[in-house]
Amino acid sequence: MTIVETIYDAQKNAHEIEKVTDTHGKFSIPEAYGYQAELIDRFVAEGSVISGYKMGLTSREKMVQMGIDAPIHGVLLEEMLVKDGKLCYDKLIHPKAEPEVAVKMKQDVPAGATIEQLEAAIGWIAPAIEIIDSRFLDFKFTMADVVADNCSSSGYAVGQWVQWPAPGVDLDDIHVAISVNGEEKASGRSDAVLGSQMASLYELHQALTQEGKQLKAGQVILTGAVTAAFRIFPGDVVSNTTDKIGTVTFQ
Ligand code: OOG
Ligand code: MG
Repeated sequence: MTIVETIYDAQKNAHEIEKVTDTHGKFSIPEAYGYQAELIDRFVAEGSVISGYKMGLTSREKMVQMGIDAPIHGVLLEEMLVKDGKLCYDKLIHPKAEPEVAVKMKQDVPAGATIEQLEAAIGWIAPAIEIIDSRFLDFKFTMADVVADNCSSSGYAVGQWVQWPAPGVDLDDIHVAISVNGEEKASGRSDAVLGSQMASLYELHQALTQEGKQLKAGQVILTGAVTAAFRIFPGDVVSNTTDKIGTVTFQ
């Protein structure tokens, strides 16, 4: 099987695989994004719908946890959204949860938009939890592997959307805390993500522009985990409690 077929199969059937850089030989980061795009094209051809994008490895905590010190981006599909606060574990291998801030665009963002234009295109923000589930054994990978695996994307839960701009809320001063079964695992501030949420969004926008894509009205962006990620199991109650924009919980 090709690299894309191997990862597609692992995602579809929720089974662990060896790193594709081991089984198929090394490849570059641009090639890895090419494989990611091919993988997403396959899902879209089957009826999946792109709901947005995510940035990853944007905080120090995550870079240290995964041993990779450069941000990456991946694609969110509608079917990844956790509905009614209920996460289905059937298609998950060894999932982890991480606290994030989500933004939703109210208008399309043209290529070459400035950071100010980008911020003006945000319609809402919300507390979020990303559920990541690397297809690679023991959740270990190189940057090329994880990019090809659509950056471990597998699920995301979003709380109540808050209209943006929101009086008294600074995008970079939102305190988030992740808890599992009522026990706080970690907390941090939203500026942990590349020093500012807008820096993360702008980096995503620039990367998409280079790929000939753009952020569109209605799309959701996860700007990256503020803290490390924590292993979760069926039945766990997982929350991201923020100080300014509410809470999101799933089980
Ligand atoms: C890669 C995805 C990282 C984040 O928010 O940092 C990510 C991984 O850790 O498996 O989504
Ligand atoms: Mg994430």
